[in-house]
Amino acid sequence: MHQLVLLRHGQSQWNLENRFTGWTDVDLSEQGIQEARHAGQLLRESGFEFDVVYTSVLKRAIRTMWIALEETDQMWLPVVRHWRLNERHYGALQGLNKADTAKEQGAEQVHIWRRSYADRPPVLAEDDQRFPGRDRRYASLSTVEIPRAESLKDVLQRFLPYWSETIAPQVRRGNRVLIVAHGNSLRALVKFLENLSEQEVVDLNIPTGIPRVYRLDAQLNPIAKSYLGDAETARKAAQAVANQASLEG
Ligand code: DG2
Repeated sequence: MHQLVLLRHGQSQWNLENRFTGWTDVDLSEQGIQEARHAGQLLRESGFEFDVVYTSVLKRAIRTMWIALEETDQMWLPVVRHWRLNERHYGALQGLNKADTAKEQGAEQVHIWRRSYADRPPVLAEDDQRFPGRDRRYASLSTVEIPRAESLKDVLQRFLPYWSETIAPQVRRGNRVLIVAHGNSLRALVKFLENLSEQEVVDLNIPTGIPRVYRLDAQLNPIAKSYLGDAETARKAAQAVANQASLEG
């Protein structure tokens, strides 16, 4: 039996401000730091040990990983940061308030942009300041790899090769893996792991700062899965994520 733990970063400053974030490199809010600490405490109390950690190249995930490892006294672990674990690129929505956008474009349209499997948000122009091709951390990406807006399907397609070639072999070898990533990069992985349909993934919302633990069989099919800590707290936190576009901005 194999162990895999997924952790969405703690609340970011733009989660707090209810803004579409995507590849924007915003830091954790004060609450997010507390959430990361709490996630680490939950892992420590349950005795979780890891052999390797994967995260994105975005500081809200990296800092969450630092704090969680500090809390579990495992700061020495090998860590790999990779752009393929980044959040979905939210295109021209990045920076906009989710509730305001729902008022302007309609709640249904915003729900499609946020949760449909294959629909992309509006595409970013290449001369836009937010275009990732301007950022040196993405200098090694080919022109086709640099996104201007991604659907969840796009995220799954860019994440899966990294999962299959790099992370899954570690899990199969018996290494205990922690992945610290984002709402939608983790939704993509959960869809794949749990074999969710395109319709089922619409209702999947991942709360910030609550470890999701999997026990996997030899073929990496889930045998058991659960959020650490109080189940009702995790359910409410996931529901709050779902409701973000209907809150008053
Ligand atoms: C959020 C997810 O990503 O937003 O990009 O705004 O996990 O990095 O905070 P994260 C964003 P929703 O898809 O839940 O609106």
